Amino acid sequence: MIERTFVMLKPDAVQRGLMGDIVARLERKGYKPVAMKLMHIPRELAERHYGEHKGKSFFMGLIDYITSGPVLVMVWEGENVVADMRAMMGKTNPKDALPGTIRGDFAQQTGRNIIHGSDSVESAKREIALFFNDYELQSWKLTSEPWLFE
Ligand code: D4T
Repeated sequence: MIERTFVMLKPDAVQRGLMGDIVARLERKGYKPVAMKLMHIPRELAERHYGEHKGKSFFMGLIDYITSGPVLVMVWEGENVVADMRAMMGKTNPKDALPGTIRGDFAQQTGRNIIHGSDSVESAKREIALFFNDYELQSWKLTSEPWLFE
């Protein structure tokens, strides 16, 4: 099933110059970029995005971190991309993330885990709508599609 997922490269990924490496991995997999923008997330939007964690001990630290500098927000499209992107990212705690995954290769602590990806198709829809207008989402054909899909 072709799906879309929301991906955010967090302020640490941007500051550490990892955007290119991470975007390159997603391009090499054959995923199609549908939207991308650098933005400084307003606090109110960050609290809505992470609404499910409100009240938890790490919530304030999480909001401070995610609003501490620019992030790269993106939408990527591909076969089973929601679950497979989570697999490419690795476990939330980089200590548990396998080598070869993005967090496994580039991060050391949960509070600096460099990337977010939607955890379900429903979450992806909600998050894409939170961060992008319809006119920011590109519908286009990758010329490599016949070499990715039979
Ligand atoms: P995100 O949403 O950033 O992709 O992370 P995950 O989907 O992999 O994990 P999550 O929703 O459980 O956590 C959201 C966010 O909170 C931070 N966090 C989490 C933290 O700082 N301390 C914690 O104990 C937990 C569980 C990291 C990711």
